[in-house]
Amino acid sequence: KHSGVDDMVLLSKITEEAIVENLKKRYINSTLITYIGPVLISVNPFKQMPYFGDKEIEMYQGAAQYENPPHIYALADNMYRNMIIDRENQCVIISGESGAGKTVAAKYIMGYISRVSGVNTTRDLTSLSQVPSQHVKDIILQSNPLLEAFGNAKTVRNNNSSRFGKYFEIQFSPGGEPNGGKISNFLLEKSRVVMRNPGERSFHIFYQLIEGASAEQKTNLGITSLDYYQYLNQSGSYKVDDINDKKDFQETLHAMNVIGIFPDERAMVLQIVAGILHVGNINFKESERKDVKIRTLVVTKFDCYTNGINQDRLKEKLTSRKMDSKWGGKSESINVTLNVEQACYTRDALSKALHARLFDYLVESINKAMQKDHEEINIGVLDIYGFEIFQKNGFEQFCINFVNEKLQQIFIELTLKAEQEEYVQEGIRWTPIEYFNNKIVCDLIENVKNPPGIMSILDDVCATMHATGEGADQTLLQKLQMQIRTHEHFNSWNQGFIIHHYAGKVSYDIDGFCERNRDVLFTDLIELMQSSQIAFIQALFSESLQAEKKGRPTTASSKIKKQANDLVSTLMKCTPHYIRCIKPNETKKPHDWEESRVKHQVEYLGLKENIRVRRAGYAYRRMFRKFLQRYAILTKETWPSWKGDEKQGVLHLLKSVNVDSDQYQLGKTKVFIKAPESVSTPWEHMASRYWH
Ligand code: AD9
Ligand code: MG
Repeated sequence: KHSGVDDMVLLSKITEEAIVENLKKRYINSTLITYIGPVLISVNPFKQMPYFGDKEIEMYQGAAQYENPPHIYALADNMYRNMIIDRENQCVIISGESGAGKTVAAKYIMGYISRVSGVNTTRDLTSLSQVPSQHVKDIILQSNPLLEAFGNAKTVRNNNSSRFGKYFEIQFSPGGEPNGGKISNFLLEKSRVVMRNPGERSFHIFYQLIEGASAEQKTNLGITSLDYYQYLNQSGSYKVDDINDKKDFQETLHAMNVIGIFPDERAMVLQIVAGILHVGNINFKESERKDVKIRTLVVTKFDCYTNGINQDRLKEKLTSRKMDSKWGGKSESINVTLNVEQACYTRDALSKALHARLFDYLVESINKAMQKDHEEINIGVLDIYGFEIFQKNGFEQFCINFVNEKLQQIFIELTLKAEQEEYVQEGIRWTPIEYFNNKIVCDLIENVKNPPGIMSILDDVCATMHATGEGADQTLLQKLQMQIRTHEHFNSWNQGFIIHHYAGKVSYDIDGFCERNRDVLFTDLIELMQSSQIAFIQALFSESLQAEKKGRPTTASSKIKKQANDLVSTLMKCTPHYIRCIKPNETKKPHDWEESRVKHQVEYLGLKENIRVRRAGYAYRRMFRKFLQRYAILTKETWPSWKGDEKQGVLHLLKSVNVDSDQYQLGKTKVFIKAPESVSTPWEHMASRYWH
């Protein structure tokens, strides 16, 4: 009793207080996971839990949910088993705010699946392009430290915060052997390379390189100490508790090796990392002639070396820009000298592009290493950056929070809305349950027309004027005020606007919105990098410059919108599973329970409504045919197949295994079985044993 209930469907009172109380008891008792039927609620313990060993991996394999205490492994095992038996793609959507434990959960899932899946390491000779399973498993596991080095950073909210989103599909043969994989990554917060909030760090790799490089590497790359670099010393944070940059550097190198990024390319990757730091140290000062001169020549030399570019050319491209001008009806290019502010902006644009492109290169390398000729079945793990509120929130937070809004929308669509709509469709008796649908907030952000959403107005402003500097941002703010002032989830303030997200109000600072949304890399910089002596760098900037000029350029917000919507349609095609992570405190310490924070999350995650829908309804639903296939083995009339009417077959099966008639209803095409006991009844277990 003192450790609370395993499945909150069993709570005697369904109130937010009771849910919080239950989670608290379990937290004190070091219990990480609680169920709401198949949904996992995970409260970040901020300490290593002992129950993630070999013993547990053994215990959860092929076991029914009710047999063991709630665990991430139970969900992972369930996904794997469902995928093989039902031949359906599975996905797990891990959501929760920044620092709630999503990335850790994703790693446990990937770890479990690579441990229990296909032990057969021989190559399937019919398909030569298939990757052997042990190699795929190694890549799956090693992709994490590698992408974290280049894509994670310390923020105020999380010491290892993901600054990109990823959807990792592990592909399997029909027999369940992992033989391929694919990562889709979402909008990396590249502005972090050049600036960030006080007390935060840039991406881990910069600190890893400086702390971990050998003396020889340091000499070759011209790197010194952390505080020497403008890009690192501005936010005043170098060391992070529980992160060992030196050790992690070795892990990053090892991961590159496993993935197939061998010494030559690896050296190039590190050279670019160092190159970015050097670029960051280039300073400008106003010359007597009022144009710009580069101040620090030593740094420039190293920068040129690391990026393989000509020194004069670099100086020229950082201090001037080619602009098209119309003169007497003719269009010609002229070179305009930049002022100091513009030169700094150009320098930073180069550094951001270098880092973002390097990151894409790494993702691509991982994908190449796991590529197979045709896809069969897969399990997808979605781990994105969590909902975040800082003191100052910019364009990046706007995008991050938008993606989170979309994930909440999927949860609502699939567990609260679709569930209830299906009862109506199938003619099942049912009392509806109220809930907040955040579609209204998604629309406020992404609507194209009638009325246009924030992203659409932003794109218009970026297309119609030179979207740099304060002027454009102020125009944007005025337009937003004019066009969506009356929306109940929108307000404006003197420096920006406020959105009432499902997870709370966030006030965004309008400063920089247009610039970051536009996200164009000047042709001059692309040309500069294309002129590099180093083939690796040329390849990172290999785009055609002609293509750029046609039509409206893609903006950062239209890209993230498309990615988010593509993701939603991919997820909608899989059997979904959910882990909803809760962050119990802001101190990042174990045993610290901030009641009001937990309550707030319980509210906005809609846990109460989730339990209600679950309890009043039918947790398990399957097409008659699928149900018959899965449980055929339980009676001789249904094995190997049932000859008569499918609905009658299902009824026959349910009766022969003694399921109470008040525990199920048969709809028009599906069987509905109540929660939660029935899903994990011994007959489910009996059937699943045959499959193992
Ligand atoms: V963000 O949106 O990427 O900023 P996440 O991914 O939700 O965030 P993360 O998984 O990185 O959070 O967890 C934050 C920290 O909490 C980790 O670095 C661990 O120190 C700690 N944590 C989280 N989950 C666990 C766990 N299951 N066991 C132990 C944990 N510690
Ligand atoms: Mg994360």
